[in-house]
Amino acid sequence: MLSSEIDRLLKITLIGSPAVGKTTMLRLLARETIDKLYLPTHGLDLKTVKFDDYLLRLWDLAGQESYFKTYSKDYLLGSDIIFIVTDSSPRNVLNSRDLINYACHFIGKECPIIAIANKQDLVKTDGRMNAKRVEDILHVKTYGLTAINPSERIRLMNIIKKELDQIVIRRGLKE
Ligand SMILES: Nc1nc2c(ncn2[C@@H]2O[C@H](COP(=O)(O)OP(=O)(O)OP(=O)(O)O)[C@@H](O)[C@H]2O)c(=O)[nH]1
Ligand SMILES: [Mg+2]
Repeated sequence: MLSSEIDRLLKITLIGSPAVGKTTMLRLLARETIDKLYLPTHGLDLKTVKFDDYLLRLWDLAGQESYFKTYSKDYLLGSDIIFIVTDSSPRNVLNSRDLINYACHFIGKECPIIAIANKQDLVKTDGRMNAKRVEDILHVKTYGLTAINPSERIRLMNIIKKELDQIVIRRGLKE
């Protein structure tokens, strides 16, 4: 790989408890069919998605505690963006707060941590929190998402694009 290509490679890491929707987000970004069947990730799932001149390397880490405790440090290192994915249930949002505190130890000061309040389709039916409430608890920028809905891909890409612009400026690739 050429060094100019490496400059344009970005590492995006998804972390969160089991079944919150990390792999679904990965499939959404990769334009793959979204299967509603839950198949827990074992270890790590990696996908690369092209976006303009950039290659987004997406790291989807299994949520099961045994994996997370063993591997999270190495996976988090070198991330350009970290998504903390929550299923927006009150209990999971509180867990996500601990996860953010933990992740902060392993990432650079400039790496943004962004929360995804996933499963927003269930807010009206089972008491999940909207993105604003999740943000008030987590104190990091939070976006709502329904990852099973393919039409939400554009929103998710726009969230990434906003961060990408900052990363590009930091790396001195433009301006
Ligand atoms: N209703 C609803 N279900 C969702 C949404 N996103 C994901 N799911 C479902 O939640 C379940 C778990 O999704 P996954 O993406 O496999 O979860 P994960 O976070 O990768 O889980 P682990 O691999 O165990 O860490 C699946 O049945 C998905 O179809 C959503 O926005 N709304
Ligand atoms: Mg998974």
